[in-house]
Amino acid sequence: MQDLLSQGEATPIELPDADMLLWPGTDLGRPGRAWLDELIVSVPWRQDRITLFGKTHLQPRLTAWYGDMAYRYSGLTLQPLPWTAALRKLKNRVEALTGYAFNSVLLNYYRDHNDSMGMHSDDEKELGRQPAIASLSLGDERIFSLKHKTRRDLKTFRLPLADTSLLLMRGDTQRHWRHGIEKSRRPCGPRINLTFRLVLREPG
Ligand SMILES: O=C(O)CCC(=O)C(=O)O
Ligand SMILES: [Mn+2]
Repeated sequence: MQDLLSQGEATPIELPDADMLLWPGTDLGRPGRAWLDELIVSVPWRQDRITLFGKTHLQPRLTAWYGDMAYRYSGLTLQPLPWTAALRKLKNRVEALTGYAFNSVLLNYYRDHNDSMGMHSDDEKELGRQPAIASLSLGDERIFSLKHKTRRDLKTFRLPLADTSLLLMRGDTQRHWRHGIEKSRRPCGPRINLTFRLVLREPG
C-alpha cells in the first residue's frame, strides 16, 4: 500500500513523538478555488450540536461526512453520504500522493475567520492505533495549531495551511498531540478542509 516514491515532494514536519508530512501545494487538476466553489454549493452542509464536557453547543463551522462507514465523535454519530464524482477525484489524488488508501472523508467548512475547531486528537477506536489521516485544504489560509499532550516544555506549534496544501498525520501523532484551528483575528474568507480517513469498523 505504502509507496515511498509517491511521497517525493513532501516536507517532513519535525516534531517529537509525531510523524507528519506536508505537501505545501498540490496539483488537483484544477485550481483550489474551483474545488472550493463547487463544494460550497454542492455539499449538504450541516451545523450539528455537540456535547463536550456535559455542555451542548452548535459547532462553530459546517460539516459533512462522506464514505462507506458511519462515524462517531464528540457524542455524535454521522451517517455517511455516498461518494460524489468530485470527492472521488480528490480522494484518488490524495491516495496517489500519500500512498495510503481511505474509505471516508470529513469535510469542515470554515465560513470566515470566526469559524474554528477546538483542540482534539483523532483517536477514535474505529480508526485503529496509528491512524493515517490526510488533510487537504482549499481556500483561505488558516493556522493549524499542534500542542503536545504531556510535554509542557514544547510550545504550541503553528503550521499555516494554504490553498491546496496536503498534510499527512500518521504513526503516534494522534496519541501524543492535539490539533485544532483557532479563530483568526485577521478577517478572512472561506476555507474547506477535507480529512480523509480509513475507518476500520462502524461504531459499536
Ligand atoms: O481544518 C483542519 O485543518 C483540521 C480538521 C480536523 O482536525 C479534523 O477534521 O479532525
Ligand atoms: Mn482532527
